[in-house]
Amino acid sequence: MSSLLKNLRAISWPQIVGVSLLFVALIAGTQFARKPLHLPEGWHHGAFMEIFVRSYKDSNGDGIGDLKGLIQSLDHLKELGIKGIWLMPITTSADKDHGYATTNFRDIDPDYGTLADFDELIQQAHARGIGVIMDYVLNHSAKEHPYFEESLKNPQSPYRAWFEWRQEKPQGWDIWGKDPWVATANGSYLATFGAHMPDFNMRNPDVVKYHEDSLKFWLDRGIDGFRLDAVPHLIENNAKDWNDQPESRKLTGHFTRLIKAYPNRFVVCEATAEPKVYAREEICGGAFAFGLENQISKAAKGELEAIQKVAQYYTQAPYTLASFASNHDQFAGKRLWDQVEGNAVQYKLAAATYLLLPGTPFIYYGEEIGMAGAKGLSDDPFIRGPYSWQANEQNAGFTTGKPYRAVSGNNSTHHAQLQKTSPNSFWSFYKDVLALRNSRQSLAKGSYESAKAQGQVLSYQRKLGQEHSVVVINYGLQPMQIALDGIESQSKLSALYSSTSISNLKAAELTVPAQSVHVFAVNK
Ligand SMILES: [Ca+2]
Ligand SMILES: [Ca+2]
Repeated sequence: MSSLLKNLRAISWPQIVGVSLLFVALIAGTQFARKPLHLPEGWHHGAFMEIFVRSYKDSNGDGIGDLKGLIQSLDHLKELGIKGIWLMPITTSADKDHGYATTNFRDIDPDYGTLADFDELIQQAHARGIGVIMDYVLNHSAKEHPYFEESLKNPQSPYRAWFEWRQEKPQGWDIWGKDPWVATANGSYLATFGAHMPDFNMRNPDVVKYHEDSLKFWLDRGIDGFRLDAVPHLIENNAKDWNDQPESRKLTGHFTRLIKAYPNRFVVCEATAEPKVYAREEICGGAFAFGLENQISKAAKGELEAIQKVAQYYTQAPYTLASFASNHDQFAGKRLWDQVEGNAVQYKLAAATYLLLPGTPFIYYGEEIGMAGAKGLSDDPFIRGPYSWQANEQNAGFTTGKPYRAVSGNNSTHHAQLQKTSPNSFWSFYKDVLALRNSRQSLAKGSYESAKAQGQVLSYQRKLGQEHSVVVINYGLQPMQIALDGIESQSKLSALYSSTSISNLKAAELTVPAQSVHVFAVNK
């Protein structure tokens, strides 16, 4: 009898069963860990953070933000009360910057990491109740995309029909002051967003199938949805009819249906001219509220016309729009800090304005800590600087190496480390308002009623089921007495949030302190 058998005999049956069960549990645990956890139904009614991965957090000291750095930052986002993340493009790109010049629609840019990092991100975000959507660019690729390179080199290639090639250069086109047709030795191609990003021929079923398969690639890996870039530009008809054509709306709806065939997925479209139309269920179901963003800081400065426009906006717009104060494109404005020239009171008034309205709020990374534009830069790079984690003029705590871009102009005074320890900081303000929104369904997805601007005071009410909330914001420098409509005299107002306390809570005559934000519950 070998010693091995002796040893085995020495092990009792219950021990063997116990060890086997442990082994099975370990295997099951590993498999479970790989499968993304489910998010709660309606997760996308919570606030999103728009994140430019390149500028968020660098994990390996090369000066470029990456997915591992973002994974390390998820607790930071959860602490703020974020329920969704919009990742600007993370697919392989040629631009080495914003990422909208895609070279591979089904892989992660090596600067940002690997597909394994992506899987880990989804897993870790879901474990914190946070959904992840990513930018997807349907309209164009990079000119370095292998299919475009083939179509350029060889006019006989089947990929010639994947892009908008013409033997004769079309005449009379003008898209935002530029001729979108780029002449080459082998004909001209259409490039709405610049010669480095050729438009796909979206009438070609092979191209549509290619995008369908790419979208499914990410959906099968567990992505929670997409921000679809520039959808009114999918299909052009002629020199005059190129923007927001019926064919573009129809095709966008087609992709939305594919995405939403997966459970609990979310789509938000970039459609600057007609966001209300694109927010319709049959097109995108969600779209950025362009037109509102440029009124928010004006309202915060007390401009009467802007306050009226803010009050009116959601009386004529679907609640499925996505509200924001700024984003990564300079055409939507500078960073909020620069819009209000560092006025902290106006900053909070602006934030409260869009965080409490209907629609899904999208916070641009760094806004929650009052981050200013990148030092010494202009245009888009100015608003896309490294996140200020700590006070450090060299690296902002964003990297242990040299950041690829200049840090924020107010890094020494506005950074996450300081903001998180101060009760009066922007961070604390955003956190308080988001906590309120996350705990009250009427604020997350309720109705929008009795909206009005009385002088410089905006007030509106939001209801869902039995829950009734009132939001009052005084943008003016003077206290003002207002009357709230539609609240029965026996009802009591109780303050859920007040930036400055109000002594007499009477709906019929409410004296609202200067430059203050209030959320009340109406109790019958
Ligand atoms: Ca890195
Ligand atoms: Ca196009």
